Order: sequence, then C-alpha cells, then structure tokens
Amino acid sequence: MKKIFIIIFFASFVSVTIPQTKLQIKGAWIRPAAQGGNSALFFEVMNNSNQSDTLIAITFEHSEIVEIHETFKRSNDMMGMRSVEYVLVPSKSTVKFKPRGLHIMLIGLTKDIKIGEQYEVKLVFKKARDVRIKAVVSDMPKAN
Ligand SMILES: [Cu+2]
Repeated sequence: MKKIFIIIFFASFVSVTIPQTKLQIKGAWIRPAAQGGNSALFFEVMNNSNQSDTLIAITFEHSEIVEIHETFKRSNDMMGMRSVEYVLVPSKSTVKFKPRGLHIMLIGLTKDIKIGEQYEVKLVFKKARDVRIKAVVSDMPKAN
C-alpha cells in the first residue's frame, strides 16, 4: 500500500513539472573541433503554443563563452556573423539554427569535441525557462 502511495506521489509530481513548455527542440548537433578552438551548435525550435517565446541564453560546460549568432551579408557580398541578445520564437512556428544562419557559437573549447560524442546543452527561454537537450557531434546536419 505504501508503495502505491509513493508511485502516485511521483506520478503527480512529474505531471506538474514537465508540461510547462510547448517548445520542442529537434535535431541538435555540434560541429567537431579541437580544444582551444571554436565550434557551433545547431537545432530547430518548434513552438506549438499560442504564445511566442524568446531564447535568451545557452549553457554549454565545455566552452569559455557561448553566444547566439546570426549570419548577415556584408556590403561586399561576403558573409559575416555577429552576436545577438535573443531570438524570438513566434507562436505556431519553427525557428531553425543552421549553418549560414542562426547558430550558437561555442568559443574557446576546453576539450576536444569529437564526432559521435553527445553533450548536454541547456537552452533558457523567457517563458519555458530551462530546456535541457542532448546534441550529437557530427560534421553534417542531423537527419530529423
Ligand atoms: Cu558564429
């Protein structure tokens, strides 16, 4: 009997804490790179809710700096990239972080990032708060 109570307690706990977010993160991958260098993280954010949300921070424990970057065209037609403070994810839409577009820049790697490895990354959204994901190290986009 006691056991059943404990199970019910945990079941109710889980159902209260998990469905706060209607955000879905798909196909997260990281480019391989050597210690001391830079890498980048890519993924897709699907927002199925009726409210927009905003990506405001990312935590990755194996680089000194993590920045949200966007790619833009310079006046001479060359591509450049620059950091942005946040990325809006409108209601009922998908925002893609991909090569030559939005990406998460991992600057100053503190270890080698090798193909096949998996890393935990924490995305922080204004409303959904912390979303923990696993990203696979690959040299090409992960098939969804
Ligand atoms: Cu960048």
